[in-house]
Amino acid sequence: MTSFALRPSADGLWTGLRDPGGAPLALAVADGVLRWAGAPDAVPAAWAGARVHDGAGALVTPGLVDCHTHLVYGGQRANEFAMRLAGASYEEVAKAGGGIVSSVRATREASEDALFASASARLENLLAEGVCAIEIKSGYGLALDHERKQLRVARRLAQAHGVTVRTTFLGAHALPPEYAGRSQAYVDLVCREMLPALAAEELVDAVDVFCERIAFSLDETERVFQAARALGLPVKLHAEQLSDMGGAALAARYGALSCDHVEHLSQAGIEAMQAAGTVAVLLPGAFYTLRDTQLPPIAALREAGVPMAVSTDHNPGTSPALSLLLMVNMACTLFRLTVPEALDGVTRHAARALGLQGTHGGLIVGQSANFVLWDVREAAELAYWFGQRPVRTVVRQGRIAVGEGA
Ligand code: DI6
Ligand code: FE
Repeated sequence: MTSFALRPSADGLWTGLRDPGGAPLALAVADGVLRWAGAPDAVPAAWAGARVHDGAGALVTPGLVDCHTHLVYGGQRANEFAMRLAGASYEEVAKAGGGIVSSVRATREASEDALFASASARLENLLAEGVCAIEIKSGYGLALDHERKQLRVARRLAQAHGVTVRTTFLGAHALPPEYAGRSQAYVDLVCREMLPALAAEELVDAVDVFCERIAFSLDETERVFQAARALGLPVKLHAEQLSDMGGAALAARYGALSCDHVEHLSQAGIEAMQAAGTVAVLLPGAFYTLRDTQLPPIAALREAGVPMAVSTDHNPGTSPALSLLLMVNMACTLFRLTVPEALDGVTRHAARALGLQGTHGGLIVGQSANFVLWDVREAAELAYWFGQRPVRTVVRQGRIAVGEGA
């Protein structure tokens, strides 16, 4: 891998572009920052001598944002996938040593360098498709040292690949085996030791909980949220994926950035999210892998004006997906999002789900240059094709990361 710092600069005038609506567009970049965007015949005279990058008719969008991933873990769980195909139940898989705890075991056994190498390889897939910012959760360590190891890897990935990474502490993902039957004691550990220590090391940008019958209760979730609030950290929630626990309304009371999954979200939950400005993050990869049939309440979310983001939920158990564009396709096909909704879902609304709306997810003058040139005639093609990668050029953090001279 070439060091990201050696990638060519994107400074200059980008011409021959079309915006997602098809209108001609030019962009001007200097010192890695987007300085101007507008019609090609309105380029300010100051840019007359600038280096020209010819977009040759490419469609341009903001850099993509993958706002919910569990990218850093040891091992993989293809065997479980095969067991489930052969008819094994969730309990049988768990009894055979599978499920989240099998990833916890493999993550604990892996060195930081090994986790970095495997997560790097996965990240490359997402970056090649135009991802410029990504959220990475902990939650496969479930002990201070191992959660730290995961979060340190997430920070290293940001440096090594020149990509914006937001880290999320998900210590309350599952009960580790050594705390079986003692969930209160584990939540104490999460709130009193793990979270304060990791926050002090600046490894935590947000805090998440898996609030579900098979994971943590509403009360336990609230305790973690209180600990986050005491440290001034924003919260998010794995909410109403398998049942309606009332998690979304709780999260909204804590001003959550997002509630994610939300297949079983109630009208009361929707209204609470709307009032709090909380984003609904839709995860069609998990819906698909679990062969779920309960659709998230898309029409009601749309009606209420709750912003909808779309993400991979990349994880080794329920969504081994490494294509955000495939999630765009699935969000349209399975969830019936419109193409503009799905594209907003992986750009501006995804940025908002990470608190990055001021810096990512749009072609915003004054921000670091993050954009993608696509080899397509119309925006709908980004949702329509699947299994191909119509990327021509990716400009990430002001450098040409993919394409032209990269
Ligand atoms: N939601 C899920 O579906 C999973 N985690 C989560 O928070 C499953 C993760 C796994 O099986 O490893
Ligand atoms: Fe998840």
